[in-house]
Amino acid sequence: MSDNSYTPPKVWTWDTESGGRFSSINRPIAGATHDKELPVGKHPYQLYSQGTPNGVKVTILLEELLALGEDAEYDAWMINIGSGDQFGSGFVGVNPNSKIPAMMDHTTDPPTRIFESGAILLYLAEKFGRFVPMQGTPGRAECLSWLFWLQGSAPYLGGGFGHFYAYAPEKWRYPIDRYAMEVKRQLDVLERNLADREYLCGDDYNISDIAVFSWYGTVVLNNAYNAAEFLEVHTYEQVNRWANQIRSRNAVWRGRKVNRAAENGGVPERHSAADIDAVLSQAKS
Ligand SMILES: N[C@@H](CCC(=O)N[C@@H](CS)C(=O)NCC(=O)O)C(=O)O
Repeated sequence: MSDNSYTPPKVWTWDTESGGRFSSINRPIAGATHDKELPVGKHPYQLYSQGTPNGVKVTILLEELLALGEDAEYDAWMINIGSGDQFGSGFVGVNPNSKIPAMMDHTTDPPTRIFESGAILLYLAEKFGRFVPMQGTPGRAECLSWLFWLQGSAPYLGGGFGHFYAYAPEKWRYPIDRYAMEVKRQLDVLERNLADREYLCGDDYNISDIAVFSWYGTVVLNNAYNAAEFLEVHTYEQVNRWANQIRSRNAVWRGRKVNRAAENGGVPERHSAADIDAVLSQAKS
């Protein structure tokens, strides 16, 4: 056993000084910490989010729907999770779990709340009849299988590997080994599936590709945790091929800009296509 091993006490207590990167916002209790109403814009869909892998799933889908000419206009408001905006009373009313993304659909009366990124993807895809195969078909079962696979697997990548490799106050071998092993196994699951399929479910791009790309695509393209070399992501050739193909879609480029800080080339709030167009023209100039 190493010198810094830990013997848990009989009863866990909350050490607010744990010193971790998220110690100022993490708490062992749910609910709001302060009163704050959420803003409401003029569009049917009001998104409260940040441009993290879970957040961009939704903005990519909304941009894909708009690219097809659907009436999926949205206002995207920044919820700064580093500053604790997810614990404001208005946000907790939309998502009692205090995590981005969360959305209100104002096309219904009363408006409908939706939380959990996978649920938002499915809700929008069903509502527009786009990017999800028809109910009762084998394609639908495959799409939901990969969507739920992602929702269950990504916490090992983000909360497990990413946390201990990139964010924990010290590098500990045990959790890094454990989660690196699992993430490499997950990448191999994707690699084998993509060996004879263009997209995760076959010939058609759907919400499962959007969800899985937002996490595993981001890692193989080295846009998260700076772990490309450590995980030897270049060895997953099919995952790289698929991730590059999805990255090159215009709607994906647009969706990845939303709810990101302007200094990182993003659009903190999106209220019309022009907000993203402005960043695009700056990038080209
Ligand atoms: N299962 C949730 C996870 C959402 C989630 O973990 N969001 C993170 C950002 S990627 C968050 O809001 N973290 C803030 C916090 O934990 O306080 C989903 O898919 O929507």
